[in-house]
Amino acid sequence: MDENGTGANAPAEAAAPGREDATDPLADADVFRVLGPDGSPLPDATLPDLSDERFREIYRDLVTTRRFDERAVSLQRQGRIGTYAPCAGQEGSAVGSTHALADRDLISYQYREHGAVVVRDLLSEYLPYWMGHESGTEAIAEGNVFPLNIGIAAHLPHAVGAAWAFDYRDEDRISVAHFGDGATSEGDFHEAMNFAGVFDAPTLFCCHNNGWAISIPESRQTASDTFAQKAAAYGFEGVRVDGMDPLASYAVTREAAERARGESDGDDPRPVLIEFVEYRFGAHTTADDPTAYRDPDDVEPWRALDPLDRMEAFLRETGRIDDAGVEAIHEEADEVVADAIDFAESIEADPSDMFDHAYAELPPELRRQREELLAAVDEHGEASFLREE
Ligand SMILES: Cc1ncc(C[n+]2csc(CCOP(=O)(O)OP(=O)(O)O)c2C)c(N)n1
Ligand SMILES: [Mg+2]
Repeated sequence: MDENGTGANAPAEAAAPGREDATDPLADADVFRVLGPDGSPLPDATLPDLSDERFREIYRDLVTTRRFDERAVSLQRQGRIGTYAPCAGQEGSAVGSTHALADRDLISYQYREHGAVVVRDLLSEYLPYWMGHESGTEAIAEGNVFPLNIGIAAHLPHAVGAAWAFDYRDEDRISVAHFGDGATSEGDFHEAMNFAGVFDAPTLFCCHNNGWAISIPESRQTASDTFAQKAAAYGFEGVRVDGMDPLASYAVTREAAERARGESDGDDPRPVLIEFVEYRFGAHTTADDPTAYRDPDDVEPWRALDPLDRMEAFLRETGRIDDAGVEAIHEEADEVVADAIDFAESIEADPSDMFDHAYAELPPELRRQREELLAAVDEHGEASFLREE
């Protein structure tokens, strides 16, 4: 990281980080990396100081997140869950960064960083959210994951408020907020960044630059060279990292978390903006068709940076895993995800749920609607409200 907020040796022309390069779209960009595209550690890279077991756990969480993603898309296609936001391609940043945190640190996220929830071991608690059960959001809150946020950037002032409260109460916790490149165009992003900078709120701003905000490319999102450099305007550090490199994501988050806790040089806690440069392989959500705005061929160079393949290659090459180990992890992931689905599908829906969580005290109009709904269910039976399959 350097002081000008663009990461080490940032070339001014690094705006679109080589996204047209057919071989390695991040090769010439100023992004921090530990693993090369093929998963080999780069010659000058320092590996994170982790046990072999921990390295394998990172791989296990990547595989579980991918499996969850595949199954969730499939469940949506079968009408078994509502709209879903796929994360394939972006697992490295969510999983790697969350491994670098303490369990007590608060995570707030947008809707695509499912890997963070997997690392916190909250999959069963979380999946019900996507099936429309409010219990899904309640349960993850107990694991220090703030319920996911669909209103772009609206969670960022809250995340900073929590960070400020941790600091005020002298609690050794930081607040970690995930959001996309599109979120940086919202006022909430700038207000949150400014507040965190002025009041030393121990916040990690994790910007997932996947090149797109639905159909809007990053070139229409900002005229800045990088998203990381936006931190300079608010008086703190910004850094760019290969978000498809789980170990680089870990290392950068680890260092940023120390800075946020005020541990790195004995200074006050300082916020940090991390720009994870990555790509989403699939659609924006299950309601989207990406071929309407991008050429499927554009995805291929990014697939070559698949975080699962790179982590697996790293583990194999360094003798940390063999065929049997890989197979065992895949079997475990299948089982964990299947159990989460069984659990979520066993929950009985309660229609009054939709009224019960937005207000401490329900306003009269909503109270009337709630009573009307429950009376109708009583009169006609729940079955008459179910869709005929
Ligand atoms: C305040 C607000 N405006 C618009 C939307 C509609 N919307 C949903 S996702 C999205 C794009 C967000 O892009 P980005 O922040 O880059 O995240 P990504 O989906 O790429 O992960 C938009 C505009 C919304 N949910 N909230
Ligand atoms: Mg985006």
